[in-house]
Amino acid sequence: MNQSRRIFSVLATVTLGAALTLALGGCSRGKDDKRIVLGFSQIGAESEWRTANTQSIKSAAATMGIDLRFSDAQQKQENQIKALRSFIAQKVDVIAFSPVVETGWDTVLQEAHAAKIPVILTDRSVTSSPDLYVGFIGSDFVEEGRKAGRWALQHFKDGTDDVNIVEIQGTVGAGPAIDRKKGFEEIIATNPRFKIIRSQSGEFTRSKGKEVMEAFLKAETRKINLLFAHNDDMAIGAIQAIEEAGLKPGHDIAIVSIDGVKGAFEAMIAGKLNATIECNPLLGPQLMTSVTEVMAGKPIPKRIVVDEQVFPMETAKQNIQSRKY
Ligand code: GYE
Repeated sequence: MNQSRRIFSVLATVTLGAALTLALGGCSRGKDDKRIVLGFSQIGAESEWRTANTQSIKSAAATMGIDLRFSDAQQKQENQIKALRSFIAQKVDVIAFSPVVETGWDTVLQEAHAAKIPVILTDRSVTSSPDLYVGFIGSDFVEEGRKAGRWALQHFKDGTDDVNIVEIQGTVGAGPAIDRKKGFEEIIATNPRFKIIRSQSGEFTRSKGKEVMEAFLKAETRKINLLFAHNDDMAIGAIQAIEEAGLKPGHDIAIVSIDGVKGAFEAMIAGKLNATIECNPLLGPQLMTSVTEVMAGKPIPKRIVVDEQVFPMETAKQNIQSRKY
C-alpha cells in the first residue's frame, strides 16, 4: 500500500468508527456513562398543569444528572403501554409514569417486575397490586374534591334555595376524575340544597370544557348556580361558553375548579373564576430523589403526598406573582 492509500484507509476506518459511534450513541451509551437511565412515560400535553409537570420532570432530571428517556403518549393508554415495553427492552434502570387511567396495567407492570426494573408512579395511580410498583408520588385527589365541596358550601351558606350544580369531569377512568368527583359529592351530600343536575367529561382540555358547557347551557332550563370543573383548563373553556351565552361567569354562575395554574389566577383577577384548589405539578425534584434512592437500594415510601392549598378569588392578586406554574 502506498503512502496516500494508507492514509486514506486509516481515515476511512476512523470515519466509519465515528459514524458507528454516532449512530449507536442515540440508543446505547458510552462505557463510562454512569448516569442512571430513567424511562418516563407522560400522558400528553392536555393542560397547563401537564405542561408544568413535564417541564419540572425534564429540568429536575437535567439538574440531577439523570439520563431521561421521555415519551409522550398523546393521552392514549396503548401508547403508554408501548413506551413501557420499549423501556423494558432498552433495560433502563428505573421506569416512571403517570398513568392516564387507573385500570389495565397489570400485564405490563408484571413484565417490568419480571425484568427487575423498579417502577415509580407519579401524579396518578393505578388499581394494580402495590407490589408491582415501588412508590407513588402525587396529590390526594379525593381531598381536592372535598376542598372544592367545602368551598361551595361556604359560598352558598346564606341562601335557602337549591344550589344547582353542573360538573365537568376529567378524563373518563382517570384517578383524578374519579377521586375529585367522590370527594366533592361526599361533602355536598351533607346539605340537601346542593344537587348535581348535570355531569359530563371534558377530558381535562379547554376545548372540550367549552363544548360541554355549551351543551349544558343549551339543554338546561333550570338556573345553573355553580360549575364544578375538575381542572382549571376546562373551567377556562367553560368561561368562554358562559360569556358567549350572554352570562357573567363568576357572577351569574359561580365557578370552582382544581389545579391553581396561572390561567386560573388571571381568570380570578378578572372576576370570572371564584376559586381554584391547588394541585401541585412540580413533582420532578421529588421523583428524581426517589429514583436515586431506589438505585442506592434504599426503600422509598409507598405513598408520597404533595401539600396543597385553596385560593379564593379575593387572594388572587396577592398570590399571582409567587406562582411557579
Ligand atoms: O388536574 C389536569 C391534568 O393528573 C392531576 O391532569 C393531574 C390532572 C390535572 O390534565 O389538569
